[in-house]
Formats: sequence, structure tokens, C-alpha cells
Amino acid sequence: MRRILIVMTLLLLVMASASITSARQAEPGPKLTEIVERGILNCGVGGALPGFSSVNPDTNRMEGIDADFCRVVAAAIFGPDDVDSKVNFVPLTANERFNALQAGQVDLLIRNTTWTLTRDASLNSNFGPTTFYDSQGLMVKQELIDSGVQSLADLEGASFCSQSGTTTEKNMVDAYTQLFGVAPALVLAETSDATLRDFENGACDVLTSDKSQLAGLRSASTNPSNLVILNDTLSKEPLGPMYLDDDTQFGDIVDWAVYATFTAEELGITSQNIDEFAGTEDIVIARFLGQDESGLGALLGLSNTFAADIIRAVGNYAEIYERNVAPVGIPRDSSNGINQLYTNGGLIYAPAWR
Ligand SMILES: N[C@@H](CCC(=O)N[C@@H](CS)C(=O)NCC(=O)O)C(=O)O
Repeated sequence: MRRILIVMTLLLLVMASASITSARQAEPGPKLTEIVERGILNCGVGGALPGFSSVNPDTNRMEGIDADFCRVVAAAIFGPDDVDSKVNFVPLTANERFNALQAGQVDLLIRNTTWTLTRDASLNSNFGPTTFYDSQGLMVKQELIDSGVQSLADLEGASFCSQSGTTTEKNMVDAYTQLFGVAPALVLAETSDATLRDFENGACDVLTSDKSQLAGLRSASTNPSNLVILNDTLSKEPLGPMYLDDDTQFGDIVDWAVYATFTAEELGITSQNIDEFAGTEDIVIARFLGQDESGLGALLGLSNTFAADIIRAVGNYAEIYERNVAPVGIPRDSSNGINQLYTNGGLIYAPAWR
């Protein structure tokens, strides 16, 4: 009897140590199964936001940091090949986006959506890692600057164009009321195109939005040099993926797919040099790329090379940022470098992999 107990204990020890070195493949949960069976990820985006998600008229391809993070999740699930054919981009207005997520019309929302307590707690949802730290700003025409306007404090009695269904609208009321004791005159529109048109046609004095959108709208306007973004910062707008909170495995997949892009930047792995790491003796890099026995992808129900697949197909965070956000006039070192890696003084930080 004693001998049987010793043998059983030894067996359990061997099994426990095996599970540390090589993870067991997790069963695919309901969302992962649904996406794999469908063969395509339904990803909700804005669709008309330069730098975040907008269709390139020459190639008809959806481009932007949000679009690329949809591809990141698709590459984690389907592998690196032909990722563009594995994402169905669903353009949604600010007002439509949460209903679309709740109705299952999209698996995931990556639509310059701000992480707030209210949304987190009241929409049966969770937010993934922040992919861009934004803040709300104000844009005016040069003539207002010429007349002495420098900040919101100089804008008593002004009217503000904003998009409905956004944090922007509510923050504007808070900031103005706090300063002047009365609510501001808001001119609301359903899309950013309509908001920009209202502003350009003189329906309001100030255009307010996430600063990234102000930069994008200014770059797309007919006369960018006539538009000035003031230094005021009205709010925190951490933007990132949002998904329903009923399937923790899918949430983990989205989170670690995003973290893979941060970690790759930290490790110096890009879409261009990833092949140079084949057979690497660096154990951290080997584990990250799925080249060792630990099999971290299996814990998520994915391939063990999911992180390598993402980097191969889409690139690391720096590549994604430089390709999409920098060209609309938001260099990585702007806003005190908040969107830099933590090692460069920013907030882009991934947890540990093992
Ligand atoms: N981040 C804020 C604002 C998001 C938002 O929708 N912003 C407007 C800025 S103008 C936008 O993206 N409009 C694009 C469109 O509807 O085409 C939120 O989550 O509420």
C-alpha cells in the first residue's frame, strides 16, 4: 500500500512538472469556436477616421491603428497568411457601436472607443489593453486665434460642434459648465464628416473631439493651415478594444494578442527581422515566439506560434503606430510620449508571459 502511494505521488509530481513545461491545449470556448467555424472575424470600426480606420481609396483597403488591431486578433486566431481575408470590417457610428456589439453583429469593437467605468459596468462588456492614449481637445479657425483666443477660458459664449453618442459631448458640458456656470451651446451631428462640415460652414465656433481625431480631421480638411488645435486637455480618453464579458477565453485572446505587439517591440522583434530569431537561444524570445516547450498559446486555445503569427502578419506596436498614427500628424513622442513603451517613459506596457 505504502509503495503504491509513493508511486502515485511520484506520478503526480511528474505530471505537475510536465504541465509547467508544456501547457495543455485549452478547449476552444464559444466565441472562438464561432469565429473559427465562420472563418472570419467580425470587427466593428469607425470606417472614416484617418489614422484609426478609413478606406484607402486607391487600394480599397481598411487602414489605421484600429483596423490593424482587428488584423492582430485575426492573425492570433487564423495564423499569419492572408489576414486581410480573415477580417470583416463593420463600419459603425458612435451611436450604433454598443448595440452592434451586444447584438453579436460584431465579435469585437475597435472603434476609437474610450474605456470608462460607465461603459464597463453597464454594457456587459470588458475593455482590452489601451492601444492609444488620447485626450479631448478643441480646434478653432485661425481667425479666432487672431482675435486673441488661446484656450477654453477665452471661449465664453462660443458654440461647440461635437458628435452625438460620445464621451466628447458629455465632457464638453462638464468643462464649460465648470468654467462659466452655464451649459455650452452644442451643435451635435451623427458622424465626424457632418461635424466637420458644420464647423467648416460656420455652424459653430469650435470643433471638439479626441485630439487624434482633430489631427485626422485637420489633415483631411480643405485648408489644414487655417485650423489650430488649442493646448487644452479636457479629459482622458484611453482607446482600445471592447468585447462582451461573457467569454473570458475570448477576452484573454484579444488582450494577449494586443500585448504580443507591445512585447515584440520591447524585445526588438519586427515583421522584418522575425526570421532572424528562428532557433534563438534567448529563452524569453523563444517562449514568446512559441519555439520552446512551454506552449503558451495552447493555454488560450490558440497555436503556440500565435505571437509570431501576429508580428509576421501585422508587425509590432511601433510598426503599427508609425504606419498609421504618425502620418496623420501625431508623432509617437507627442503628448509627453504617453504612447511610448514604458521603457521610454510611456504607458505601453505588457504583463509577463510565463
Ligand atoms: N472616444 C470617444 C469618441 C469616439 C468618437 O466617435 N469620436 C468621433 C470623433 S469626431 C468619431 O470617431 N467619429 C467618426 C465617425 O463617426 O465617422 C468615445 O468613445 O465616445
